[in-house]
Amino acid sequence: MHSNDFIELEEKYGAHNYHPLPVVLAKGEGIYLWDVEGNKYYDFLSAYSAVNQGHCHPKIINVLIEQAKTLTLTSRAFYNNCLGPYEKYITEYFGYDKMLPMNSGAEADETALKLCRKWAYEKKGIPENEAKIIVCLGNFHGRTITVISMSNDPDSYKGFGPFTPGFVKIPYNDLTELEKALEDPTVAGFLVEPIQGEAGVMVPDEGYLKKAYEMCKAKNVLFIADEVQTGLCRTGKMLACDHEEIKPDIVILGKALSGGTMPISAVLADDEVMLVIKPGEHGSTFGGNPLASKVAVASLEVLKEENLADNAENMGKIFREEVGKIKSEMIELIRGKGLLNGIVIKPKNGKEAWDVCVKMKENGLLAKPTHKHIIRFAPPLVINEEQIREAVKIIEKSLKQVEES
Ligand code: IF1
Repeated sequence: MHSNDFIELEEKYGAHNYHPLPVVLAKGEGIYLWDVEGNKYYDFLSAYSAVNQGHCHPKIINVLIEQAKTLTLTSRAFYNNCLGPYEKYITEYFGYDKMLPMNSGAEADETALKLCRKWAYEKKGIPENEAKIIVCLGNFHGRTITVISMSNDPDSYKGFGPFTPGFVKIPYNDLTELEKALEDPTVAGFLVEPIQGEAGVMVPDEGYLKKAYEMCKAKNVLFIADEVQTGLCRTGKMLACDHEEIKPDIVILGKALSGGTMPISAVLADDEVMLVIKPGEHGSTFGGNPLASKVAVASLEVLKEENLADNAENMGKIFREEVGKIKSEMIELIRGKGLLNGIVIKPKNGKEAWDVCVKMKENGLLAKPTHKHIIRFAPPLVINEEQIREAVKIIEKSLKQVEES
């Protein structure tokens, strides 16, 4: 079977909720992917930052295989011998009292919202059902109905109402608006992405997160960081919040927590917040399963053992520097932190970011547009300098070819 046959199968038998680039992948290793015809590609998406450690990382895969042969799922009706050690490891790793395990990022976001609301009623004294949570325009936190209730992107929410109430939407990177919104005494939390991914890698002003955190503290409002995409070394620090040395009241992790092997997410908080949820009030069949617990520990170990935060920081600098040297009218600007970068594409002769991505694919590099004019560049964090430079050459060549076509 060839690429087209697989594409046809998805077209015929799969829901049409995606519009993928026309490439059918069959194998991955480190920063590389291969399609069914055997063509090799640089992966500059990393499954939306889920494979920070690189595809099929040998250590993570070995742990996965060994545990898969031993015990995979018990449900939380019983204890298992992997979850406790994982909880100890991850809470010490990030410096929180407790962790609550879930699977997808969206579920972890929902978990954080539930924690925040319950904390509001039990600890802050907000009257039942009146708690509000401040969110930012341009946010992306997943696809569930409550999560899309926070969105202002019609692609995400339109046609899926009615929505969950209780959210106040303010502009991102705007402290004045945050200050105003915090005046409301029924505000319980502020949920924010340290860098907005889906919005097009929007990096806020330096100091924004720190000031926002301090403002929340002053009003006894929980500062909740969605680090699903920005966390786990992607931006050059273990957490993106580390750039401003703040410790959020709640941290949400996902994606690379499994090195891209399975859905593993987690919510971290101290006892004052985490213990408001009592037995029977929240959970998940798969959350905290033995397989996930072992895989998460291995995935976190790899991040430290291979110094992936520093590598992301250094390689990201080189990447932005080298892209900055490309002479192309189609590059409007490049922005980002660590290895989470976006290039804003200026359309030329009717050619857009999509066309650039198709051309890069033909030249051996995979990336995906977000919001029509922005291309996200986020390779696995194990990439080295030589590979970065070669990738930038592919980007340069592809832009030239699109411009001239
Ligand atoms: C898709 C974007 C990335 C996230 C943050 C929670 C979640 C995500 C900050 C939910 C998920 C994904 C999902 C993916 C596209 C994607 C994405 F383009 F939409 F913005 F990564 F850049 N918080 N992000 O970014 O996690 O439930 O998916 O595990 O296809 O929807 P999930």
